[in-house]
This record gives sequence, structure tokens and C-alpha cells, in this order.
Amino acid sequence: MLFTIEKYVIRVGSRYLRRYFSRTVDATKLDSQTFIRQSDDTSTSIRRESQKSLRIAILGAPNAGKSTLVNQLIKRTVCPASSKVHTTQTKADAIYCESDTQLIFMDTPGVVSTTECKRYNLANTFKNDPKVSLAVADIVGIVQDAQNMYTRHNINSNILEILTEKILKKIPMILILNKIDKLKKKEVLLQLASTLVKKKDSLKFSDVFMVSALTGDGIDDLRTYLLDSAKPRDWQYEEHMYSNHKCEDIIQQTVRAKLMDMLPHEIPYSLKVKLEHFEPGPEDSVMAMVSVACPKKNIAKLLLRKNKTFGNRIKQVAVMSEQELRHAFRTPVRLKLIVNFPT
Ligand SMILES: Nc1nc2c(ncn2[C@@H]2O[C@H](COP(=O)(O)OP(=O)(O)OP(=O)(O)O)[C@@H](O)[C@H]2O)c(=O)[nH]1
Ligand SMILES: [Mg+2]
Repeated sequence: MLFTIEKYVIRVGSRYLRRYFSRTVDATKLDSQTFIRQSDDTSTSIRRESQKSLRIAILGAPNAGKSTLVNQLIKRTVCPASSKVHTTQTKADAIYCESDTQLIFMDTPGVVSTTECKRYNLANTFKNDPKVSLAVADIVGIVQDAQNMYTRHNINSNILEILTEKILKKIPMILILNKIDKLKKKEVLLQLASTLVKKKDSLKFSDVFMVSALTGDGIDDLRTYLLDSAKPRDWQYEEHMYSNHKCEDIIQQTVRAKLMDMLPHEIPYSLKVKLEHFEPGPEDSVMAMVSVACPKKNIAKLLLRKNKTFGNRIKQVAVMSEQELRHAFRTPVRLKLIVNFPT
């Protein structure tokens, strides 16, 4: 309880300071910027003058809930998520705009060591993309799986390794304790937060958030905090954009994530998912055809075998993907999935 009150007081205090400073910075830059832009186009300059943005690097161990969190924060499921590790393979910018502020969340693959990268034959993006995101971030959100009793008491060593002295000095960091819906005793959560913040060799967090990316608990508070932290500067993306990935890539990755949820063990990692066809349909809808190449016939059978309750697995993958993509694009999506296998 004391910890919560303490955190609340600090947060309100820092919000006041942020507001104060952002106004001061605005005022000092106003003259020259206003002049230059007004000579271009008056209406744009007025709009641009008040623009603010923040680039947030989202880092965490594999499966900590990074993509689910980003989707909740931007209110669209543009970052595919699944119950298995290594769902996110490359970094993606997910964009949220509210009044004059643009938040750019950089979702990243779970941070891995060089050894893991080699052992599991992971793409170079697993090693490089978290670092690339750090290089352009204004703030870093470290996502910690509060449910995992084996890993939750320490910040992942692979993350600590990429946070160089230079980055630690330059970029503020917040701790995001995720999956709090799984903790029955709230004292465990407070104890965990206190341990991670007070550890001698731990990172210096400017704030701690306790959220459930699955239920949305605590998400509004985190989003408001980030909106308040935005810096006065031009937006990087057009207002209508919500991802820097193409529609086609989001479709392909969503189908892959659903296959990861639907198939057991290592099987989904051996599949090759490819978008074969994509076209706009009637009334702003989207139609797409995606192929799933199975390395063995028995895997294809597993996908095609009929089940009494939901038909076959591939049908269920299509339905679940359509549902998620509808939420991402805010438009009807029709998907056709084809299963290929060696004869
Ligand atoms: N109970 C619970 N589950 C969550 C929460 N957030 C995420 N999950 C689940 O955790 C699993 C992993 O979520 P992802 O968002 O894919 O995790 P990630 O960190 O992006 O994983 P990688 O991209 O593989 O590194 C999924 O099954 C999510 O539904 C949460 O707050 N509560
Ligand atoms: Mg992910």
C-alpha cells in the first residue's frame, strides 16, 4: 500500500514537471520554427507547431507479452502474438495518435543471446533489432513477465547486456510488470516491484507499471503517462498510419501466429507461411490467400483432419486470423488458406 502511494505521488510530481518543461521547450523554439513554417503554409504550421511525439522501445524476454501489450496500447492487433516463444521475428513500429501527440511503439523480438540465436537458427533480426530500436528510442519499456516465478526476480541478462552505459545515461527506462491477472496475491506483485527497483545492481527505473496486457488492466494509466512524456516535434508518420509494416506482412504474420497457437510443440516452427494473393474487396474489405507449406505429409494431415466441434484446424486458424485482422484493419477480411505438402 505504502509503495503504491509512494509511486503515485512520484508519478503525479513527474507529470507536473513534464508538463512544465514541455511548455518551456515549446516557448523557446517557437519563434524560428513558426517563422520558417508559416512561410510554407499557415495551416500546416499551426498544426505542426503543437505536434508532440515519443518513440518507445519495448524490450523483454521472449513471451513476456510485448506484442500483446503494444496492441492494447494502440487499440489494434497489428503485432501478432502467440503462446509460443519467438512469435515476433522483426521489429515493427505500431503507431497511436491522440490529439496533438503521436506515440510510436517499437515492438521487438524477445531478446536472445548469441548462443541461443545459433542453437535455434534464429534470424539476425533477433540479435540486431532490439539494439536498433534502442538507438532511436526516447524511452525504454522493459516488459517483465510477473507470472513466471523462475525469471521474474531478475531482469533478463540478455537485456542487461545490450543496455550499454551510454544508453543508460541517455534514455529513461520504465519497468512494466505484465500478466498481473495471473497473480492471486497482490503482495507478491508489490514485493516483486520493490525487489526489482531496489536491487543494487538493477536498472534505474523512472517509473513502474503493473498491467495485464490480456485484460487491459493498467493500460490506460501507462498510455496516459507516455502521452504526457511526449516531446514537442513533428510527427514521424501520417495521422492515418498505425503500423510501418505492409498489410500483406501483417496478414502473413497473423496466420503464422495462429498456427503457433493451434499446433503443438515445435511443429509450427517448421511451416512456411506465404501470402500468395491480396486484393481489396467490396466495401473496403480485404481478400487474401495464404499458403502454408508443411515439410511432411503427417503435419498437413494434422491441419486438415476434421474435428467434431470446430471442423479442421486450418479452418479454425482462418477464422481466428480473420477476426484479429478485422480488429487490426477495422474492415472485413476474407482469408483463404491452402495447405501444401510433399507427395
Ligand atoms: N495471462 C496473461 N497472458 C498474457 C498477458 N500478456 C500476454 N499474455 C500471453 O502471453 C503469450 C505471449 O504473448 P506475446 O505478446 O506474443 O509475447 P511476446 O513477448 O511478444 O513474445 P515474442 O514475440 O515471442 O518474444 C500469449 O499467449 C499472450 O496471450 C497478460 O497480461 N496476462
Ligand atoms: Mg512479440
